[in-house]
Amino acid sequence: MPRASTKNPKPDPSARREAIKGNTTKPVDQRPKAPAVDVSNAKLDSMDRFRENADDQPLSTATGVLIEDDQNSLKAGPRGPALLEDFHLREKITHFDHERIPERIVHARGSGAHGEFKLYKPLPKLTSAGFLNDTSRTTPVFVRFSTVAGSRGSTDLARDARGFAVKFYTEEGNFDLVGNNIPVFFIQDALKFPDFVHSVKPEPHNEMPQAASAHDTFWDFVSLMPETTHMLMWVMSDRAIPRSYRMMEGFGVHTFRLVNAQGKSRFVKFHWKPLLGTHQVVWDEAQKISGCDPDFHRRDLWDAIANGDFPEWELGIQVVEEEDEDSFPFDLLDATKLIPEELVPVQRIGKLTLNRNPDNFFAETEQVAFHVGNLVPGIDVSEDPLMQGRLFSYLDTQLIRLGGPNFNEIPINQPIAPVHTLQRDGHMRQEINQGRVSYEPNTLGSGCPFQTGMKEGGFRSAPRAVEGEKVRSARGAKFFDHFSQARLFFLSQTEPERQHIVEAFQFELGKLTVPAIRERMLGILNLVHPPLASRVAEDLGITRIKAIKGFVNMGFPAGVDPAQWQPLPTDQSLEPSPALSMTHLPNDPAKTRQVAIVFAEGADGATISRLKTALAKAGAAGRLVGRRLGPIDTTTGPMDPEFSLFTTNSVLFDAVFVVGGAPGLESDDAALCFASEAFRHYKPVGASGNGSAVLDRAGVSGAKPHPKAEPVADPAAGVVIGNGAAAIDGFLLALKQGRHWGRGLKPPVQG
Ligand code: HDE
Repeated sequence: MPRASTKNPKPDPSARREAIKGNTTKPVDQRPKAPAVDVSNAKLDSMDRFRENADDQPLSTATGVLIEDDQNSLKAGPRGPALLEDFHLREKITHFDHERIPERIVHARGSGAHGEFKLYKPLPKLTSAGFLNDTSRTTPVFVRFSTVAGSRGSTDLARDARGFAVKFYTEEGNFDLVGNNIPVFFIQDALKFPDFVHSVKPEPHNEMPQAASAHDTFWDFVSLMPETTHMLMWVMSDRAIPRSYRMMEGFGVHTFRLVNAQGKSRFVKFHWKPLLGTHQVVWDEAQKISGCDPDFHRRDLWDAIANGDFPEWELGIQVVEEEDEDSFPFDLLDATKLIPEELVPVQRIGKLTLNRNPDNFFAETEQVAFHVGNLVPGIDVSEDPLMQGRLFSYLDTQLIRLGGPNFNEIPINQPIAPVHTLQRDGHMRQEINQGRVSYEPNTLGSGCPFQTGMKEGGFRSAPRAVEGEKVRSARGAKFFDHFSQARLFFLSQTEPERQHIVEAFQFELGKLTVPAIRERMLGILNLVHPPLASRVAEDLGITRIKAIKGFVNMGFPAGVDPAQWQPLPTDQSLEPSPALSMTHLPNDPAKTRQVAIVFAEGADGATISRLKTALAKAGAAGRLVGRRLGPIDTTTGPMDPEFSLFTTNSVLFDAVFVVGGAPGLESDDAALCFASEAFRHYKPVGASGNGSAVLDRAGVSGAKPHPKAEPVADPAAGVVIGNGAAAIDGFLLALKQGRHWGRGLKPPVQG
């Protein structure tokens, strides 16, 4: 009987083998079914021929030979020994032995999704890039989000920057925007990247701690490198503990160039603005999520796409004329600085939508190879010394990670643009190049493939006058302003955000075992903003902050005057930039949020149903958390909870509503913990019926503000207790307000 191609996603029914079919029945997936979404684009279509689907197909070897028995190896007699001639055993075990590839040195932990980019209006004045000029195009993309420090299996909720890497499969080739969710970076020169990464990774002698910066080597390094200060403010802020990948901004970080068809070049910074706004979790919550569900962000992204709640971002650009390069108090080529949006507004030029989960994590998310040097005509790099080093590193890293020079032939990396190179051979070559010619110029191939020369279409680097002495121990003068934007960032935060920065420093520095490092860091914070330093010091039990006596970083080479390397004084005159606060983007905190509806036997079924409907109408999801699994009797009949109080946790939800049930729930520890944790994490908490007894016992309804809290503090903010429609309306309102920082459980940080 002919067999269907295993590369065909639609199996040929004629290939069904009745003997095999029916051996097992497919189990039923109990999760609610998402609406079927038919997504197709040029990239996804091009990958179809690589997709394998084993539905109704017999098992075979890698060479297509059917396997009769996959339970037993070939042996000399029933008790062995195994025979070397068992090619199936050897092939299976050998392939298994080679399943792992080196994980990424940084950004090892990540999650990806397919999507598309649509342009709002053509930008011919700025760039010749095709996908930025043709609004009729749908440009396929693959996006990979990641943490930086942890290994592949580490928690999503580490305090860390997040990678935001976008591969645009444009008609003119792949353009990779390999950015982060923070607009600046730790260091200015690529030469220091290995040192920085070594310092933040688990310490080499005992490989601890995993996916955490709260340890001596990290703070030792950064406290000696004042250029890290601005980025430190960001990673100690709520940006480093996002609620979801879907709720983060993204930034290209470096200054790039846009080049138009006339060859005119301008500086540009790229931004991604999430349409759901930017949202965070709190640190206590992050740590608990790391235990309850280390895949929290991965699951959130996957579920949102599977449910048809497609994450969306607008692509923004800040454009600076070349002539204006020197008009800023900072250097555009310095990746530790940003251009405040109030100075150069962000123009939104198009929309990115993620609408399809990968079929296979390894084939797509793990094997995707981003490279800062994947540029298309109309987009170019700048001389930023950090970026220049990246141009080398990304290609180099793929060679070891993916095993050879043909990694662009892996389906996820293949461009949709035609490829005709003169590159040949190498490990795992897929392409079968025809003809005699693998050089250029040639006549034997009629000169093909030919360079485009000055005709349209070829990549041309933006002309830029470059001259100067070959120097190592020198940087642009403005590079030494390390603290002004750090201060600007802090002063641009709202009060709760400042509070969180203080607490993050207290936590991280409090974990150090070498007090001198802690003290040096406080000295730096004092240069940024003294009230911040003293608030951090308070909790660390440090009463006197020692002034920094000159920086000893970089082990100055002989002949370099250390005085030249001292930071410039902090500019006290910079006005706060509201765009630096996470609150600046418009958003609806109810949309796509997960609300736990806690109930037990005898609960008011009508309230549960009404609450679920009201939440769905607001774009949120009511998820039933029962006292146990299995159907639970309510006043309107049995209801089947998705989770029990035992299998899930308050920290995994955005809000909690306790419908209650038969007496007894108020003495259930898990129910009390659900309510009190949600309250401590500033989330909306609601109760109806005897659910209010749970809130009483959990101390939620009678909570008192901190003795030193601001007078406006309201511990009852976002706590809704009542019955019927009023309670549901009140709870929805509380949900739409996001976190209720006004509970004011902490004293304010003076600015
Ligand atoms: Fe990366 N970076 N990086 N980086 N980076 C890598 O490339 C590197 C930097 C970023 O999802 C590696 O394929 C150097 C800044 C993201 O696959 C490696 C320097 C920014 C990702 C590498 C930097 C980033 C990486 C590891 C200093 C924000 C994950 C595996 C000069 C703009 C991409 C790999 C993905 C990954 C080198 C600094 C973002 C080792 C040398 C700044 C999002 O090549």
